[in-house]
Amino acid sequence: MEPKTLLITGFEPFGTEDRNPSWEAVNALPTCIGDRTLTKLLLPVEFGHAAELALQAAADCRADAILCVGLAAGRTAVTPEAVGLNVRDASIPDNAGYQPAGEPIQADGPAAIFSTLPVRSMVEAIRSAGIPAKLSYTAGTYVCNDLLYTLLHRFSGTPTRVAFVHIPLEKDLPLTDSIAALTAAIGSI
Ligand code: PCA
Repeated sequence: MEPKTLLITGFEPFGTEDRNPSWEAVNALPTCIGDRTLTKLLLPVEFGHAAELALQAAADCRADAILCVGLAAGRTAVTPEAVGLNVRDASIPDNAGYQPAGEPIQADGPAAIFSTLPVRSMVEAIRSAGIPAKLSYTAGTYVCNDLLYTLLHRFSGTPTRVAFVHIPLEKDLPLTDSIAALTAAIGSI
């Protein structure tokens, strides 16, 4: 069954950035794309807390699918993430001041969990919209990966599907392109 109710999340600014295009792009999306209704959620860049808020929102809106969006500074293409890793390893503190060094996210969880939305189709759809896209096999080990892994773990074995898309800084990809990329990605799932 195709997802009808999609929870889509973006992040607050973090580190040295005073803006985060992930939320700006998510917030600019329409509330319906095709037959999908979008529920948008702004998340704090905090280990654990971001995932808790997303889980609560997914329950509240009875999401069939969850697409999380984050900033990957340094990347120049839109990168759907193929996998979440069971590790927290931060080179800078999160926005609550927490800086884990090589901890598991779930003590009894598998080392890695593959995304359950069709990330390859997303890459093709984004490229077809004329925007650079590439499948990524690492969402890092910071809060974005924490969110992706936690949602994949929680919804493992359920019909609720989960994926994550990293977008570049605005200096490397205009916000309008990131918005178009997300629109194309959503249309492909
Ligand atoms: N990017 C960070 C966390 C928040 C965001 O937008 C990351 O890639 O982990």
